[in-house]
Amino acid sequence: MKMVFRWFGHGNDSVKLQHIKQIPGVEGIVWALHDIPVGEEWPLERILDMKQQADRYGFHMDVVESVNVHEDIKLGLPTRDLYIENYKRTIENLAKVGVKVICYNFMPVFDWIRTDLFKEMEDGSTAMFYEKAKVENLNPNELVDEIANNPDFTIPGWEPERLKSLSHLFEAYRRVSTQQLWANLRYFLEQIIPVAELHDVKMAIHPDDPPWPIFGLPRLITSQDNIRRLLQLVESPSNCVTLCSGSLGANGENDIAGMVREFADRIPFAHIRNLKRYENGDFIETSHRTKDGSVEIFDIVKAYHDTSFTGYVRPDHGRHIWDEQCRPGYGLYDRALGVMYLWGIWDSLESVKKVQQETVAPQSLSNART
Ligand code: DNO
Repeated sequence: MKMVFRWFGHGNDSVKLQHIKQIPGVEGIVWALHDIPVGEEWPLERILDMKQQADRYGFHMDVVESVNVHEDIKLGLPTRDLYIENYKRTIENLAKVGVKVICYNFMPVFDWIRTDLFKEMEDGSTAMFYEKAKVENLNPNELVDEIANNPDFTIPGWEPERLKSLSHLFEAYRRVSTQQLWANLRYFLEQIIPVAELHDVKMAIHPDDPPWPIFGLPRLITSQDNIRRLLQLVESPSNCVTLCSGSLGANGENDIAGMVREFADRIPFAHIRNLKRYENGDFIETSHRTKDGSVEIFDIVKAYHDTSFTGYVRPDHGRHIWDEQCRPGYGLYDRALGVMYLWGIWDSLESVKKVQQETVAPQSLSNART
């Protein structure tokens, strides 16, 4: 596995590239041009500028997260073709600097959502928390009002322009059923995957977080069956998934290690993190350690190891520890601990494999002689 680390860019992240450089085994940054409005082409000069910054620290920039998809594409509006053309140009521009994987999502309106970004834990750290009943009881119109009355309202992962047009979007999505959303995703993929394939880029969709419908909006990438369906929409080595253990792990029925084994050749990028699920559907993000949460991180890493995974892996949301002031979920310290936990499992599995190979080899030799 190739270890990478998400970085939001100078002035946009409390974490510095020189700090990331000191985390063992991190080879590249996972990046994006966060200020380019969704739907616009990413200019080559800006991409090259980012490359210069990465080069200074010897990081590759093979993985982009995310090139966001304009709502008109998800809604299937006639204007989608214009945005799809821009998306294709962005793929081409990114390929010019050697980008190999583009992560994106197809969640209507919202990206990931939590009800508390800094919930206090027993040990004094804070972490991101999702209270299911709170989201279920929240009337989207109240949300719209709250945002309208509070110009400073921001939610990580949401571009400001999406927030401004929230009520209009809710209205527009009333006409989009789950089936229609699948059809719109297929249309998008049929257009962009040939371009990605031509440039040897993998388009890796991120699962929906949480993996169930919220505010009455349909959500697609929630389960093993639905990931299979997505991969079958367009049969191409460029139509892939970003397997995120945290997003999928919020639903205890998801067998993530099983997904790793089934979709091995279509997972170029993995997000690995843990969370603790409660019986009422709430969950809180924990350290990456298996024992601290409900997601079997060891089994997942073992599944990657068993399938000889050579893709990119990043630690995902961490807690906020040691008084760090950072973007929610994206501090330096807990994610660095996460990297070391993942390496700990991986390196142990490598050692075991080596010992097994060494002990099996003489036997098979003697078998060959008899
Ligand atoms: C959250 C992230 C997501 C992810 C997008 C991918 O921390 O995992 O915001 O980047 O869903 O498009």
